[in-house]
Amino acid sequence: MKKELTRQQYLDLYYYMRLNRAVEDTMVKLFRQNKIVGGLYSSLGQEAISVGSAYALEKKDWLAPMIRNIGALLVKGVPPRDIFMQHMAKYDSPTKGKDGTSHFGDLDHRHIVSPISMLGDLIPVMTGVAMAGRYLGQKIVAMTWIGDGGSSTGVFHEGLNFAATQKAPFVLILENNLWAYSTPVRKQVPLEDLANRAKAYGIDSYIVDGNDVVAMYSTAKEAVERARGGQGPILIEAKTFRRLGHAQHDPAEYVPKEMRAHWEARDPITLYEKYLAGEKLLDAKNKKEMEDKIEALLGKEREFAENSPMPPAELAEEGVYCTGDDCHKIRAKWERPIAEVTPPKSSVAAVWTVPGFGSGKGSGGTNAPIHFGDAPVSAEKSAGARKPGAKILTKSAAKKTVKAEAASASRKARR
Ligand SMILES: Cc1ncc(C[n+]2csc(CCOP(=O)(O)OP(=O)(O)O)c2C)c(N)n1
Ligand SMILES: [Mg+2]
Repeated sequence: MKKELTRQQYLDLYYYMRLNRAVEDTMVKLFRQNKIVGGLYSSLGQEAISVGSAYALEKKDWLAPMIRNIGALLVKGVPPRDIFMQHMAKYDSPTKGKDGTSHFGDLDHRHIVSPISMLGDLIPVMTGVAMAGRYLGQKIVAMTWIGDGGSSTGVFHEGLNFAATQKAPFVLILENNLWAYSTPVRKQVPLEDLANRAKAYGIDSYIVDGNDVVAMYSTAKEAVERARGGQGPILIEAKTFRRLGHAQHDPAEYVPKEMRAHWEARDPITLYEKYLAGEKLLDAKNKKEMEDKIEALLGKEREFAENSPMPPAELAEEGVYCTGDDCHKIRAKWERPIAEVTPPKSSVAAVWTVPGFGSGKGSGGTNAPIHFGDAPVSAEKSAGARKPGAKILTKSAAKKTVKAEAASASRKARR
């Protein structure tokens, strides 16, 4: 680890990693008390990735977390109570109890796009966000995360190819935690370094130790600034390990003991504490103060969440379909003159005259006459000799109908 941040930044990274872990520890307790609705995923041992990469973004930038990126939500300023209530499907949660886990966003204030369960789908979505920001002149960067397993989906490749072709200001963090459910990465990807996937799309990539928060931050910061500077998308492979099972239901007995032991000895928070102590950035007193602060905060947040009611039954009927402005307001925030992207006004009036036919502004929904100078065709004539309701048949359909009619006639004759 190289010393290159301010003291406050070093301590912020520590605070968010500790908060990330404490929020998830609290949710494990809630889960065991049967207060969590649905599954509970863990980012134990991967906190440095969510925190270090999200900390590299500016306030105006956009991100879309996946299930193991609660740390990124905390860095963006989401209060822990929202995360608790969302997991408990409470009425005061961001989705009012209609969705669970970390499936919520905040488009207006924190620039968070809600996770999408289909792995990889956030890549084209966030590429679109990055392109929209560029179009509006906002100079933003969009970021999302994907797992080693998710990097084998079709949409990962389509999305990254699209981002690369469009030179979108987009940073993708590939969390290689060595497992996708019970599948080890070597059984689903014929590559040692998943960063090499970037080569297929002609974009740059980095490989970083995902358990070193300073390395994670510095690498992400460099990538974010390069993307913002117009160099196109960048892929960062963060090497790490999924310390628990896929979710609470999975004891992950398929993980070799030695592998687990190796990574447990490389806990990102313990490693960082050693670094901070060595650099005299954190002593026992500061550490205790921070722990007390987190404990007090989470005590309050958890109490609020537990006291929030479950949603009323009638709410199930509301908000099923988007009703436009009453549902949500999305307005483009132009930060460049709109005239720059508006085509010049036409000098030709949108009215035309056809010699011998008159002038008009458009069909107004009526049929065009067949020949110039035709009188309007009456409804009867245009229906022709066909009986009302009769279908026009193609040759082959007509043949089939004749056959079917003949078969039905012979059936009737036999009866
Ligand atoms: C397209 C798609 N296929 C399958 C799933 C089911 N699924 C959810 S998480 C997961 C494993 C993901 O592994 P990885 O991408 O390595 O992420 P990790 O859980 O290790 O963070 C799978 C298969 C899904 N959500 N989307
Ligand atoms: Mg994985």
